[in-house]
Amino acid sequence: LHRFPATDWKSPLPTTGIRDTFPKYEPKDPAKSFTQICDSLIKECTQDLSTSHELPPMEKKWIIDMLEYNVKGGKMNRGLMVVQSGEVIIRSQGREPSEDDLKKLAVLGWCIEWLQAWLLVADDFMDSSQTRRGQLCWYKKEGVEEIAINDAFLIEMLVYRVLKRHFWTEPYYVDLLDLFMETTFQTECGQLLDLQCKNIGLEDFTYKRWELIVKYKTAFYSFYLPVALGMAVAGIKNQSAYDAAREPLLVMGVYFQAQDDYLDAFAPPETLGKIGTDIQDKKCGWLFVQAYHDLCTPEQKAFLDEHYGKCKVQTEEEKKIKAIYEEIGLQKKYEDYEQKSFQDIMAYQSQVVEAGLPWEIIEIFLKKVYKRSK
Ligand code: DMA
Ligand code: MG
Ligand code: MG
Ligand code: MG
Repeated sequence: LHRFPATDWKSPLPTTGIRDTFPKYEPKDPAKSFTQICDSLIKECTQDLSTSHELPPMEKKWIIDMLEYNVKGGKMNRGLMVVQSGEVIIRSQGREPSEDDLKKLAVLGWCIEWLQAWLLVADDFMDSSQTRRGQLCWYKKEGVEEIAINDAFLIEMLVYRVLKRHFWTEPYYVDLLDLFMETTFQTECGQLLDLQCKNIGLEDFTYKRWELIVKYKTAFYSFYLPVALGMAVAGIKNQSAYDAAREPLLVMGVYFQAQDDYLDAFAPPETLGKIGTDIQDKKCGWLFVQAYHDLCTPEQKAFLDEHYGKCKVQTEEEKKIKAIYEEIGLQKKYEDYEQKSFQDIMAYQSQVVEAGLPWEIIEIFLKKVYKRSK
């Protein structure tokens, strides 16, 4: 076993029984048992901080409260997908996942949920959002503000501490690190593409640019990462299997972000848990690229030129832009797009099966996201 001589000094890494005290993962009640594992992880990764990192009670409490506020309350689609795809792949290999396999998958599921949590803390600050998951955005809370930046970095590193504690003895530990780091970099490139839209002209908000943005900012971490983690735990090592899974998952991720963009304008904030900001933020969103390049009259286009990215959230101008989106028939175009991308994904079935993977891993995901309302 490779230990880590440069860092392994205050609390040496455990070799056995790491998850023995964790609650059993019950596939019959995934949401509940998955949530319980998050509580165990929060406890585990904060309990030693007073000794290992000399954190006084106030700072230790800050981290616990900050995690409670930011990692919970989501749909947990990504996290649960790690467990479900891992289960399905292990069964397709002719064995039953052990209790510890399920716990390991759930821990990795939470690693994605925590990755997403810090990305969202930063995203809400950069997008000047007000609410998230039905509560005030973290950076908006009194006493938090600029500390949210360090909190985002803290959650990021807590993910790596969880990975180290739970997987350092596994033959695929380095693969997990590599996968998390690569995926983070892809997402950050996507966020850069998304954020740079404030510095370019509306005529450059093309469908192609939209697709590039969302492939990177959303599809890799939300769709490929959960399945790739399930595959890693199941012991899959051949690159061709990862390649075969990645393609339809990225298509699904792109479709998922089209939904996110659509819901940003048209879903009631009470259902969505957040108030849309894409119009005020001058985002290269799915609705805008369709409208501006294909469907608007010259007058409508002139209105967009004058107000898109300049009006404040929930103002008359913003409402008018949404009215334009409706007038030009974007609802219908969105439904057609939904239909088409569903078919595009189904067309990958033989490729996935030929790579030795159960098609179910794609299907479970598709059922969760297709025609979602939040
Ligand atoms: C979110 O894009 C992407 C990442 C990497 C968090 P977004 O700003 O459209 O997300 P949301 O609508 O949830 O703020
Ligand atoms: Mg945002
Ligand atoms: Mg954003
Ligand atoms: Mg959005």
